[in-house]
Amino acid sequence: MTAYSSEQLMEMEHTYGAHNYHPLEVVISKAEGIWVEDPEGKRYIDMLSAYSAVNQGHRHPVIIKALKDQADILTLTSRAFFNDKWPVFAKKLCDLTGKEMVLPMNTGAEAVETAIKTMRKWGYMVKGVEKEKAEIIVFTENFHGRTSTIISFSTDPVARDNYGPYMPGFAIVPYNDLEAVKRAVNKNTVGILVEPIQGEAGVVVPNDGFMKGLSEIAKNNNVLLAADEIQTGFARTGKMFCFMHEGIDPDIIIMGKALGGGVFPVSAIAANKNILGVFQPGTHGSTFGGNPLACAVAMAAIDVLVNEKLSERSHELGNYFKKQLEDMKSDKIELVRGKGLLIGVVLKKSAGKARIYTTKLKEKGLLCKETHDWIIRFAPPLVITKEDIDFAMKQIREVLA
Ligand code: IF1
Repeated sequence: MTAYSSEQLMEMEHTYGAHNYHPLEVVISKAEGIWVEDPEGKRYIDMLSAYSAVNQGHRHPVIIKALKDQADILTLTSRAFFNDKWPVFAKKLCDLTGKEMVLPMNTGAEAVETAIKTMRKWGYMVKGVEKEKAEIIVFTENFHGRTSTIISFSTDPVARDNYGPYMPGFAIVPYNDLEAVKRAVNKNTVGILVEPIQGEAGVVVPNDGFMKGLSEIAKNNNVLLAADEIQTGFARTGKMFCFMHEGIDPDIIIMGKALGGGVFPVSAIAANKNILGVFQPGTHGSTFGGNPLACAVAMAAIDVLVNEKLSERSHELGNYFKKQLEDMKSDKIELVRGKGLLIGVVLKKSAGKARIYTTKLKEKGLLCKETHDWIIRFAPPLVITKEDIDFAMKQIREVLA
């Protein structure tokens, strides 16, 4: 037992922590696999996986062993010196992504920033765009992180308001609209930054062919396509990366979240040498990026995804879960969408706010998060079993059917 009760901890956070979140009223003090536990010993199934950062399940033994073993040997060197883990991890991530080079950072937002800097630098150094004129195409309802540059091209007032002046150089076009992308491309366009499925927008799955269309537009116009796989990557949607559903090869792959195996932040971008080769010593970096502890954890995180075939599992169990949600008779559900184990249940406006249902589901032992006011997101760790899903469905039926 922890020293404080859930009640006391929530009160303390409210008093001493900035109010930049509105968490569900549950305190987690322990976890294993798909299960989390509060200080009073009540157990819940985690249906959010820390926004897909815990795809491998909480405290996966292989990942925790890698963490502990590495902690006993070497943790941080900075990139001022070589270390014996980063080169090995770099090669492993190249093998996994099929790219020639990777650049390591820590958080997802830093990896997105790195992709933006890469596309701009490539634009000036390789494509020959006039200085200060580079443009990147992004999409309505995007979510790529919280830095001042990234929120500059957010269309969500909650994420953006009162943070100006804003970074110029981004053209915002409607998601899922290839014609609008074609119209937005001009001689200064250096890249297209896209989520293969929009998570924060409410698990918005684009039409089949959207990513393929973007890939073609990018190729035809000498523009780089950067896929933000921070949330959709690492087996979440039933493939190692979500863009693989369309058989394309984006120029830049942006990774984060589950690359850290549910332990701590590890992010990176992968691309070929003609693109990542634009960086020379001193032009970009991070104190913690590529640290040996992170590399050891990330290598184990990848091993678990591959060895436990979590892509296949996500595909099969995602279909199983989604079908049951779709077949459920409910006057509250408008539609169910998603791929693999990234599922959004869109509620009818008449059903009231999603928060009512996430609160009820919590009482029944399922932790999920609403996105906007009317969408419930289900994204359990990929190590979930069919039996666990049956149990979860029973609770969901009691609340939503
Ligand atoms: C929050 C959502 C998830 C992301 C994509 C980059 C990042 C994220 C596609 C930045 C981060 C998070 C962060 C978290 C909420 C959240 C989220 F609801 F906003 F959409 F996951 F579903 N690209 N997503 O989804 O990565 O810097 O956070 O490591 O900010 O409250 P980060």
